[in-house]
Amino acid sequence: MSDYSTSTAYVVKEVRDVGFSTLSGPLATERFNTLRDAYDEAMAAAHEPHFKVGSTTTRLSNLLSFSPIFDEVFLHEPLLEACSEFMDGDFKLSSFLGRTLRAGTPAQALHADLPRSSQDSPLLGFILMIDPFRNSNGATRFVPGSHRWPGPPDDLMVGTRAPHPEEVLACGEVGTLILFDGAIWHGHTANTTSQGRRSIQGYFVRRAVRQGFDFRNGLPSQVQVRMSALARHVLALDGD
Ligand SMILES: O=C(O)CCC(=O)C(=O)O
Repeated sequence: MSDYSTSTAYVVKEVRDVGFSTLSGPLATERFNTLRDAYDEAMAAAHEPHFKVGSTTTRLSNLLSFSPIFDEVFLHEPLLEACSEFMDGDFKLSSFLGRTLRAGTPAQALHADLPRSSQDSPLLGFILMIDPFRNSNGATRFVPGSHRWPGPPDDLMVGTRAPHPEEVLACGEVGTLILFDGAIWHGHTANTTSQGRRSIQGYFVRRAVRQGFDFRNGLPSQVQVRMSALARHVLALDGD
């Protein structure tokens, strides 16, 4: 019998009520090492236009072009189940990227990825921890319940890089998957360590909403041929 606290229903309820939740990600330990190696190889081999060095993070938006092992992340059954329940079955992947929070970087301003009232709402985000998320290496902070507040942080707060009195840190071990409502106030905290904090992140949107990354035109044909019918559907490779 499955435990309710780890069930899809529980996770989805937490995302709805609190704004975020966690579940166990894909791949047992040994396979996870392969995933981490593939991540490092991809980041080392990547170049523009899909590779960007931002002020605090380094991002690779066409990660799926680099290794089939990454397919196991967006096709992780509990993730798709939770997403389907959250989005009433009407969803596709909008983006899927490798993202390293570099060593010695400050906290990111609290932000929402879209206003609650947006026509593109709902947005379901996920973050897979390739490294453990700790309060020293920039664990993501969330302000519980803020996905129901009327506006994004800029409207209501000044100095949003400062800690918010109600924020909580989503700390976790390697392989933990964070799920969150894109309207929740969130952001990475400071990475005060000497190591980057690696993650794979993505978003799901409704099928009628434009994808952040156009997988149909952006993924090379040799990558698209390996995709199962399910993967083609989730990536919208045959249209919406
Ligand atoms: O990397 C993180 O911890 C948070 C990333 C984030 O805030 C975002 O992608 O909007």
